[in-house]
Amino acid sequence: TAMPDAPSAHDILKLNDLGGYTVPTRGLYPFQWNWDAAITALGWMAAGDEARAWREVERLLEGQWDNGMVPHIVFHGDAETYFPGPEVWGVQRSPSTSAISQPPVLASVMKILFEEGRDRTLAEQKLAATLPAVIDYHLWFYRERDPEGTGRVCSYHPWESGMDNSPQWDGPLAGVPAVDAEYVRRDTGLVDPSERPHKYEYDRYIYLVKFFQQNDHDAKVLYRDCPYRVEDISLISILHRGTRDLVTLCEEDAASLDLVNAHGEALFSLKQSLARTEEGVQALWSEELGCFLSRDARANVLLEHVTTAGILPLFAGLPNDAQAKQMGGLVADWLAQAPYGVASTHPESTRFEPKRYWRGPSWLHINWMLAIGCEDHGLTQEAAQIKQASKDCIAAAGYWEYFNSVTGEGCGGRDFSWTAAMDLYWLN
Ligand code: 9WN
Repeated sequence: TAMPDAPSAHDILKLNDLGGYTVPTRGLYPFQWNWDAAITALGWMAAGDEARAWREVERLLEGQWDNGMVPHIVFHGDAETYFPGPEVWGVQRSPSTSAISQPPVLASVMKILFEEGRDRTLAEQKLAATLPAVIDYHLWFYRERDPEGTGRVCSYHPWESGMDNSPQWDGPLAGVPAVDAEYVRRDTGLVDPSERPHKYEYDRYIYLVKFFQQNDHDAKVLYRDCPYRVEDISLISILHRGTRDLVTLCEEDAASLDLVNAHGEALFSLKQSLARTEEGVQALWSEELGCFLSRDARANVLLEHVTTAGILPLFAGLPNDAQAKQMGGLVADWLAQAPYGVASTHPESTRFEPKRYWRGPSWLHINWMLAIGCEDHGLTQEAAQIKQASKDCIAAAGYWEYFNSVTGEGCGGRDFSWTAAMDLYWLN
């Protein structure tokens, strides 16, 4: 499905492979990113290299902190082309990492690697070796990011959502001061600045990075004092699906590995967290907009923007029947207005910008999760439409980071790992 003479999807993974870990794209993102790595592992498996798929997972887990957090970036090697690099984050460990996480789609991916892997010996061995770390990762999320047990974990940085400049974060980011230091961005020298966040946002992104460091990454202090604390509906949903998948893996799929015996207490705690979220997420439903919303936990307000984050609860089985039905209608209308969707911000929003990053473009890994979510809720036609729109993006432009949701034009970085991986695993 690629353009003539362009590298194949498998070529792109090989091109971006720096030795057991895959960079999202060379230059713009020269390290290993958390949710990119998970999605890319699916591509390695689909390309027939199951060992390499598990290696991607293992290398990501090399960045895991003692408290269980799996960071959003693992700085395995040096690179000069990304800002902020390890020296700005200032995390003293090896390999060095960022100090925030990202939506933990990893557990759901591992379930797929385990269930669909053909080499059973490899799958069992790798799952047994990596699952305890991922259980700790999920326990960390609930313990440190939802200390009051609301069922709604919070995030401390727009980067933690993976949807950096989503209109959802405009309000909460306004409460963050601008960093009081000079810095040089690299991204706008590598791709068209009209496809990237503004300086206004970067000034606040970097302020937060410094803030974490100044407070020694202390969980209690951050929960109390971080000027940005948001209940991110996308993060909540992806975590919830991942936790469900972890429980299923332990109790059913890999029952012979006896993980239940070894991790009984942890699994009990994770199931309690699932129950809390099933209830707690209802506080984020908007009957008027027909989707879920994120919430500014400091200002105590719902963030009333219709974005793909607000329909990701479908991926987690969180909506009830009536809500799912309403969301299905919304998705149909959404796709009708931006054919290369699902547009990350609803096209009717006043903040919709079809090629600016998370303010309107279409991202294939999000589309994949949404298609699964629609399918799970009986929205089969919407699921098929999302899949077709995703194929159309690649047919129109090739393997770009993301796509203009109105024209299908490729945007951001080229030869991009997660887009190639989604083609290999999902669209082929
Ligand atoms: C910050 C790597 C990452 C993705 C994110 C995407 C973008 C980074 C950046 O690139 O974020 O983490 O510097 O713009 O928003 O989703 O994981 O592909």
